[in-house]
Amino acid sequence: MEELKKMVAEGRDDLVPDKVRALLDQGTDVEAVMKQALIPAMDQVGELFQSGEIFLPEMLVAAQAMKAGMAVLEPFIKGSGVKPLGRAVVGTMQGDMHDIGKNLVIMSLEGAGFEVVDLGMDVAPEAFVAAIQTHQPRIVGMSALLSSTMTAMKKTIQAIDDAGLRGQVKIMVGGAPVNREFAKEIGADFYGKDSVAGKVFATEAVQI
Ligand code: B12
Repeated sequence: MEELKKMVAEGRDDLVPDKVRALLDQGTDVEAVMKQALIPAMDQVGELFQSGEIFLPEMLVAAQAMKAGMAVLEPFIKGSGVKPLGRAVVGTMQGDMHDIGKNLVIMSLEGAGFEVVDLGMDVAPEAFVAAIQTHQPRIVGMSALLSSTMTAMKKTIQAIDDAGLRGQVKIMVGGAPVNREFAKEIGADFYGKDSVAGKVFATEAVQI
């Protein structure tokens, strides 16, 4: 696990997939791989970036290595043969280019049986509104990794409200700088600390 963490932090996307497969073959749990190696590696990279020990290119290659590991885990997280549970629209906020957390949320929702419309990253409030009008989801998921793009969550919820769509969707928000108080303040229905919390909320919300 430590070796995998190091490989991700060092951006070795050539080595990470085989290491992940080897751990799974040894019987290591998918969630453990995620929580004990891949995510801590990104936290470590974030800290090194913050302290000026590494720069943007290193952070980017680490993200690529993380994604290479996630691609191996994806079929296990998504599972198979689950009956359709509902529809969700998920995106990263305008101005924000972080999509690893969002992609995990999508995998978890799909694993629970949701049909998910992935709006990608840097999603404008109007694009969320248009997607709700087109796809009529019950769940909307918003992700922000920058303090500066958290405010776009508020704007987006306001735009959904202005379009008269607020009543038909349950909105969940997440991302490292987001917390429960902020979610409440901007009128979201739920703050999810991780993708599993988001999945649990969404699954309960569609059954009401
Ligand atoms: C990888 C990374 C990048 C990559 C992103 C690649 C990609 N495709 O995503 C690149 C190199 C592009 C990048 C760029 C930048 N980054 Co950056 N990045 C990171 C890093 C190291 C990891 C993020 C990550 O993927 N974590 C792993 C995932 C799994 O965790 P997560 O996203 O938090 O998601 C989990 C939960 O939060 C939750 N979740 C997330 N979203 C949602 C949504 C819902 C609905 C729910 C329920 C749950 C949920 O579920 C996930 C787990 O299950 C973080 C450090 C960190 N520890 O977060 C910095 C970090 C976020 N970046 C930072 C910065 C400053 C930047 C730049 C501004 C740097 C620059 N000078 O240009 C740019 C901004 C670009 C932009 N406009 O967005 C800062 C942000 C500081 C702040 N608070 O504003 C951080 C914290 C680093 C630091 N400590 O300084 N970055």
